[in-house]
Amino acid sequence: MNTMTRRSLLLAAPGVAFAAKRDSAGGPLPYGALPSTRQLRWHQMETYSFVHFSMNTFTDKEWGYGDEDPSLFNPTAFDPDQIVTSLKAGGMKGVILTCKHHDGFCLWPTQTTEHCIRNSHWRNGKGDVVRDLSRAAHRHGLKFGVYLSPWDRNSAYYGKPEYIKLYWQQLTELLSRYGPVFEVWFDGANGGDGYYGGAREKRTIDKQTYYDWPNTWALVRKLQPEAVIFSDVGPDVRWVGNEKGRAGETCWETYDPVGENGGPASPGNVRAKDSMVGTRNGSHWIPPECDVSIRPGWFWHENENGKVKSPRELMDLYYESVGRGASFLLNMPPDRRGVLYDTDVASLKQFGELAANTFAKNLATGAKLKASNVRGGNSGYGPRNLVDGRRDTYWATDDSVKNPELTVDFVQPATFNVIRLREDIRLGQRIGAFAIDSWKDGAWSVLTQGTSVGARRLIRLDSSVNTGRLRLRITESPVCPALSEFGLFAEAS
Ligand code: FUL
Ligand code: CA
Repeated sequence: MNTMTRRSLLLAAPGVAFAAKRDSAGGPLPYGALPSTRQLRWHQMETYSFVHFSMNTFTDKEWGYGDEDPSLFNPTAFDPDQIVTSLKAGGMKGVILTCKHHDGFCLWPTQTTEHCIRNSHWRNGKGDVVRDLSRAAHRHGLKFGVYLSPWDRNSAYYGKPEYIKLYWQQLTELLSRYGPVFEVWFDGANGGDGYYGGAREKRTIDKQTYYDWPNTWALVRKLQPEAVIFSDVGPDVRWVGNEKGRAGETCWETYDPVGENGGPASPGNVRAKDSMVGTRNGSHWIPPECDVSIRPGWFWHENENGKVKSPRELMDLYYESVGRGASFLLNMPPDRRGVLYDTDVASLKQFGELAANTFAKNLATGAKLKASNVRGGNSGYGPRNLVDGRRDTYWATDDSVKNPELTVDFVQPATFNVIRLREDIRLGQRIGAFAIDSWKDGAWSVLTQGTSVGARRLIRLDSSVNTGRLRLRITESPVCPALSEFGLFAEAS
C-alpha cells in the first residue's frame, strides 16, 4: 500500500473512534475493525434508491459525450412527490440523485459551469431538480444522497489541475445548499474521450492521484460529517464489484482493497472479485453496497419499458444483497415526463409488500429457546434477546465459549423457508461459520450451513421445512459470539 492509499484509508479509519472496551455490564470485548456511528446508522437503512435522471433521459443514451445542448433537458411533468412516494411504497429509505453524470450536465443552478439546468428551457431556467427532489425526500421521511460524477466530459478543464477546484466547488454547493445528505457516491468510471469544452479528444488521468481523494473526502467530512462516503474502496461503503445487485455468498463487512493488478487500490482501480467477498479480519469496516437498476440501463429508455425487473426478481436481489450483510441500492429512473414509469412503480410496490409480508412474523418468537451457554449466567445476555426485534440486545456466551448451540423447541411444529441472523455489529464481525439442524425422525440433520453473518444474513431454503425442533450451531468464531437476532419466516406468496 503506498502512502496515498494508506493516508486515505486512515482518513476514514472507521474503527479508530471506538477503543476496544467492555460495556459496563461486562459484555464481550469488541472484535477487529468496527463500524463508525455513521456506518451503523447507514446499516439500518438496508434498501434505498438511485435515481438516474439527467440529459441522457432525453437523448436516449447511457453515457452522454458532454456536447449536449442544455435545452434538451425538458421534463414535461416533473413530480418529485410521485418519485419519492413511489420509492417509499416499496420500502426504500433514501434516494441518491445523479446530480451530475459523466456528461457534466448539472441538475442544479451551479456557479461552476454554464452546462447546467439554468440554461435549459425547463421552467425558464429557474428550475432546480436537486432542490425539489431533496425537499420531497425530506418531506416524506426519506434520506437524500448525491452522486457527483468525478469524470466530466463537458468541462474544458477536465484532466487539468483546475478541474479539481471546480469539482470541490460543485461538491460544496451540493453539500451545503440542500440539507442533510446521508451518502455521497463517487463513481469509479473514467472513460477517456469527451467533448471537453470543444477539444473533442481523449483525456486520461491518474486514478490514484488526480482527484486528490484524501482532500475530497475531507471536504465531505467537513460539510456533512454524518454522510457515508461510497467508492470502490470506501472509506465508509464499498462497491460490491458488480452492477447486478449481488454480494458474495460469503461476504465480510471488513475489507482491505487491492488494485486490479495487485497493487494499491483507488476508485476506478480495484480487484472487483474481492469486493464481492471482502476480507475476513480485514483492517477496516467497509461494508458493500449492491447497486443495480430495475431496468437493463441506468437511465430511462422507452425500448426498455418491457424489461422492468419483476417483484420476484427484486426479491431475489434482496436476498443476495441485504441478506448477505450488504445494502440494496436499486435504481429507479424517471422517464421524460420526470416521473417514475407505471411498470417500475408497480413492481417496486409489490416487492415492498412481498418483503414486508414475509418478515411480518418471526416464528421463533413463540418457541422455547435454550442456549448451551449464557454469558455469566446473566439473562441480560440470554437467548430471548434473539427474538425481541432489537439490534442492540444480543445473546452472548462466556469468553471461552466460541462454539455454542441454541435449541429452538416449538409448541406446535412450525413451517418456514427463510432464516434470518444478525450479529450485534457494534462488537465487530465475530462469527466465521454456522450450521442449522432440524430434528427429523429422532435425530438432528443438517438443514443448512453458512459463513459470514454480520449486519444480516438471510437464508432461503430450497423448500419449506416443517419441524418441531431446530438447532443453531456456531461452528467457527475466534471470540464468543454476540448474536442479536434469530428469525424464522414463511415467505409470502
Ligand atoms: C457507473 C456509471 O458509468 C453508470 O453510468 C452508472 O452511473 C453506474 C451507477 O455507475 O460506473
Ligand atoms: Ca435482539
